[in-house]
Parts: sequence; C-alpha cells; structure tokens
Amino acid sequence: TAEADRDDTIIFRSGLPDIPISNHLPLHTYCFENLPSFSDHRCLISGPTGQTFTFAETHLLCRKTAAGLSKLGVKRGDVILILLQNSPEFVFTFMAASFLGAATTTANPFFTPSEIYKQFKASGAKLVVTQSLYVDKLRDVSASFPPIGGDGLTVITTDENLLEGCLSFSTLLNSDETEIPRVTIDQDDAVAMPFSSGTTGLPKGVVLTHKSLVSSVAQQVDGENPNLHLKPDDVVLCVLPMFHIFSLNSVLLCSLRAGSAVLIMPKFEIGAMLELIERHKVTVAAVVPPLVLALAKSPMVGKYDLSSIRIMHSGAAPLGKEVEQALHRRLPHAVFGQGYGMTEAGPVLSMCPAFAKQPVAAKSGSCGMVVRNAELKVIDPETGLSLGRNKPGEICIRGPQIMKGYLNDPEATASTIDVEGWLHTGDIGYVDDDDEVFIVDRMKELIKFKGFQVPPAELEALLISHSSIADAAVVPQKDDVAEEVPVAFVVRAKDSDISEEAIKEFIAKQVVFYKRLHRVYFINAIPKSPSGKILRKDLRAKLATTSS
Ligand code: 4UV
Repeated sequence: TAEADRDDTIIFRSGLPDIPISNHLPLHTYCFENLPSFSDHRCLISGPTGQTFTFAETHLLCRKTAAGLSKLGVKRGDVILILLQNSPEFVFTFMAASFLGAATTTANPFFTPSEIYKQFKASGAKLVVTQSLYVDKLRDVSASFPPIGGDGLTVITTDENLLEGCLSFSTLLNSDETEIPRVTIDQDDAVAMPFSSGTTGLPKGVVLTHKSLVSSVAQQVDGENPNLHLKPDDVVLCVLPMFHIFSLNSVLLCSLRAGSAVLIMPKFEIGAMLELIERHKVTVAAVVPPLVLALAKSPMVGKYDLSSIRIMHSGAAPLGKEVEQALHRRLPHAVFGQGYGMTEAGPVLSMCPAFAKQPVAAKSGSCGMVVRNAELKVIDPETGLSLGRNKPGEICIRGPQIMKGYLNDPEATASTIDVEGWLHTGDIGYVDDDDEVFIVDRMKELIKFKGFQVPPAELEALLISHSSIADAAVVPQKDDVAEEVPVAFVVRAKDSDISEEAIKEFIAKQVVFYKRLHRVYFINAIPKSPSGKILRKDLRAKLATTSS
C-alpha cells in the first residue's frame, strides 16, 4: 500500500498489517521466548557429524558458554570476534555474548591476516573464538595482533587440536550456567557488529542492537500471518556463512524464534549438501544466486530426493529469471522467491509474500514486499523527492530494525541515515502496482561477488600504496557465474612499466579470494569530478565498450 504523509512523501508499506513487536527484550530472551513449547525438538543439527542439540540443550549450552566467557572477563559492552565456519559453537558464542550484554563481530575465516586484523582493531574486540586451523593467521607478521595467551590476546579454539596459548571451547561448555552475572541490557545496546562498506568507503562496523535484530526477526516470523512462515517441524538449511547477516538473521535467529531445526554445514560442497538435504528432509533453503545456478546445472541433482524443500529463499544479489526457472523445473514443489537485505538495514527490507502463512504469489525477479512495521520510499537521486509506483530511484527504509549507526563513525552514519531516520541504501529500484519491490541497479560503489562484499575503496587503497602505481579505481565487471567481479583501472607511476600480472598478484596476496582483481586496464588518468570523486559511471561505461 502507498500513502502520502504530511509533507507529501510517498511511503510504501507492507500489505500485511503491523504486529506487536517485543523489541524491549534482549535478543536471547526474545529468541528463546517460545522454547517451552518445543524444548525437546531438534534445534541444531551438525551436518558433518550428525550431532544434534535440542532447543533445551542449545539454550543450556549458550548459557554455559556465557558463564565461561564471563569468567574470562567478558562483560557488558565488550566485543568478541568470531572467526569460525558455521558450527554449533558459532551459535553458542553468538548467543552467549547476548546473555552478557556483549556484542559479536563476525569475520570471514578465509580473510587474510591483515583483513582480520583491521576488523579486530576497528571493532575493539578483546577475545577471539576460532578454529586451530586459523590461529596462524593471528600470529602472522603481516598483522599486529598481541601475542596469544597470558596477558596478551585470549584465543579460544573450538576443536580438539589445542595450540599453545589458546584455551579450549570445552572449558566454556563445562562452566556453571548459574554463574552468569545479572546484567541490565538496554534495547539500544549493540549485540552484533558485522562489517560492511555500505554505500561508500572502507568496511565499517555496523552496530545492530538488540532492538534492531529483535525487530527484524519479528518482521519476518512473528504475528498471525508471518511473512516468512517457519514452523517447528521445518528443517532450515544453513549453508550460507553465519558471519554474513543473511544467514545469521534469516536462518539462525528466525529459526530459533520459530522453533525450526537448523542444519549446519561448515562449507558449501554440492554433493554433501544434496545428501544432507535428502537425509534430513530439508524444508527451507536459504541460498544465493550462484548456488541456485550450481543446483540448476549440476547433474547430481537428479540423483537425490529434494522433494522435501517447500521454500527456496534467495537473497544478497539479484536472482535472474532464467536461472530461477531452470531450477524451479527441477524442484516443482518448492516456492521460489527472494528477500532483499542490506547489513545496515537490520538487514531485511523486503521479503517474498509467497513465503507467508497465507501466501500471495509474487512475480519472478521481484524481491517481495517491504516488511511489516516499516516504511519504504523511493527517491529521485538528484532531487531527493519521493517517487510513485513503477518509477526507479534510490530505495530508502525506515523502521525499528535499522542499524543504530556505524561504529565510531558519526560522519558515515549521518550520510547513510538522514535526520528523519531514513536509511539510504544506494540501491536503485521501484515498487510496482502489486507492492512488489524490484532492484534494477546499484548507485553505490559496492561490488558483489557471489553475494560477498568487495569494497572498491579497500582495493584502491592497496593499489595506490604500490610505488609503481600513481592512481587507481576499481569497478565491477559483469560475470556469468559470480554476477560481478572487481577490475581495476590503473595509472602507472612515471617511468614504471608494471604489468597487469604483477598488480593482480600484489593484490591477491593481501585479500580474501573474492576480492582478487580479474583484470587491470591501464589508463592515463582516472576520471574525477571537480571535488575529486572517482567518476565510476564513466569507468563502467568505458568497460562496456572495451571488454570483450
Ligand atoms: O550488506 P549486504 O552484504 O547484505 C545482504 C543481505 C541480504 C539478505 C539478508 C536477509 C535476507 O533474508 C535476505 O533475503 C537477504 O546482502 O549487501 C547489501 C546489498 O546487496 C544487494 C543490494 O545491493 C544491497 O544493498 N542485494 C541484497 N539482496 C538483493 C540485492 C536482492 N535480492 N536482489 C538484488 N540485490
């Protein structure tokens, strides 16, 4: 539905009625609120080991972990860095932090040491929970982590292989849950701090409060007609990394609240995934478009019974109609649809109405309807004036779920959330006659490789740190598999003849695999506006004509 408010702003709202949201509760209280009605149900299933934890066991182990972390000095306002693949320990640590009024910052374990260090430093984390496999990254000379153990950095590892200076996660699990200290948690306290580059610049800590996440989960799964109808007999596939907000929020937290089981896979491997879907009769699958593509193409799909899947929920990048239809033909019983999210937005802005308890069909290519208890507007990027239906412009969102702001960065916060509380997404889209949101382009710098964030500013900073490079700009290039890949325009320093290969290698050593440059184009000058801003549009246009 659309309505004009007092100053004539055209505002879009959900077609479903608003609901009461208990966003005064701390996140853990809210997520486990309905536990008595399904305490014996499966909550977490570990894909690789088959180990299962009921809701009661999960709740207990989260509290034991909280008591153990508290003994190690973790208290309200502290930050814990989780550097883990998907695992039950990820869940225990995340919820334990919530119990203590602490926050978790989640990093990709494939990050290079310097990428992890930047997040560690910026988030002010005082403790790291990781796997022994990644401990070397915390000792690497290219980063400046304090020495591990003693008075230095506290590192807890979740596996059997206990390395010198590290503590074992089992110590936390053996703690006495009655020893959790009493803490008063404010709804505006941070509970999660994922990193995102937002519409511009380097990755920044996104402060998601108890109120943000409770609101976002409620907007999806609460009420008489939930927009994302998860039930206690559902088994939800958790293959997307929980360090990213899509999986953390819409898979883990929504399932905890709704009483659904979460099937945890530490990494994507198509054979293992198909086997687990069949064995555990997965009913809801959260996926990204490249995963839909892999499923649509893989000859292995025909060998497994995937008929248990009733919802295929894609997000984090645009899902092409052809890819969707190709997989839909192989899974005719499943409802296909998309969610549209952005870390800063809490993260869900819109969700497919066909996932609701009383489903309403959605069009292929649409990102569904704006969530309940929120307002969405589309503005002309030039004038800032709001636009009506079917007119593309910048999507803005307002509601209790959006981030409190960027950590220690009031300037970036103010340029993302305006004085009226609207969060500007940097996405170009429109709302059609049936209230469905369509994303058509991105006006922000961000590049997305298979749904992963690649911030151009980060690569540009690395490039210009090279003595043979005078100036550089990084933009997305379309790619059939990854959707987008980063490519660079480089101005060589005077007298330098540095090669494309040398530049690619220089970057590859310093970044996680999906931030690697796929091409380097040499250029005489980077086009810039009078104020010094890179004219990315011009470079993207140039790319369209130069690339084969
Ligand atoms: O900050 P981020 O990496 O965040 C995400 C979150 C996606 C989610 C989260 C919960 C869901 O339930 C769900 O369905 C999806 O991706 O990147 C934010 C940017 O990614 C693009 C868009 O440019 C965002 O600003 N993006 C996200 N979802 C879509 C999308 C989509 N469905 N279609 C097109 N672009």
